[in-house]
Amino acid sequence: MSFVSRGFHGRRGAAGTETRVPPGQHVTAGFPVLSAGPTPRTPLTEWTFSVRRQGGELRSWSWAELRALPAETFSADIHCVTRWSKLDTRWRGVSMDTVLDGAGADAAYVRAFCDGGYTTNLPVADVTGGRAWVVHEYDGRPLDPEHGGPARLLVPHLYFWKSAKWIRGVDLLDHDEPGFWETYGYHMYGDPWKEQRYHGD
Ligand SMILES: Nc1nc2c(c(=O)[nH]1)N[C@H]1C(S)=C(S)[C@@H](COP(=O)(O)O)O[C@H]1N2
Ligand SMILES: [Mo]
Repeated sequence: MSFVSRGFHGRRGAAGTETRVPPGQHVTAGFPVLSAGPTPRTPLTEWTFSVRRQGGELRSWSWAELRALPAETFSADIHCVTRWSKLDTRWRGVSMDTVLDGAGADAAYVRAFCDGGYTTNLPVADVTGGRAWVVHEYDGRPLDPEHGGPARLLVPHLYFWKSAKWIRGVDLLDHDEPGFWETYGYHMYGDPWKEQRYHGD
């Protein structure tokens, strides 16, 4: 009895965090920077966040207007497809529910667009229901430009490439369309618990 019990706890680890780390991932204490290009620096006076459909703008917020929306502080575990995970990262931002409600959104998919041209695709169901945010603070401080400041998408339940840095808005789509990494063979959905790293996984 005590042997079984000890073995069970041993596999879970002293901190009990293994159940929070998806297969093929290891935990890092650092915060690596992964960017496909240079860090864009758009002045906040020119910054907007827009919800668009078929090229038309449904709704747009200035930086001041976005910062005036209700914000939430929360912790999340993040999982990069290059196999690092970081536990208990602390963020503050506006729920995507708030943004999409405000725009009267109804669509099956979104594609985030960013300064610098990066895009990534997600089902609307994955960016609503309290599972995605436009975050502007990390660990109690304004988000570093290298990590996507002034604001990035955060969708912690999917691989971290879905968390678009320097986000400027979303396009509402009726069907799924690949974004930047997805056109290079990364998975259209990217569930870290199913190791959906590449197309066909
Ligand atoms: N705009 C933009 N967003 C991006 C990326 C990028 O290159 N450009 N890289 C993605 C990838 S592959 C990862 S792993 C994370 C890295 O975020 P970090 O640099 O804050 O760790 O951002 C994602 N969002
Ligand atoms: Mo990544």
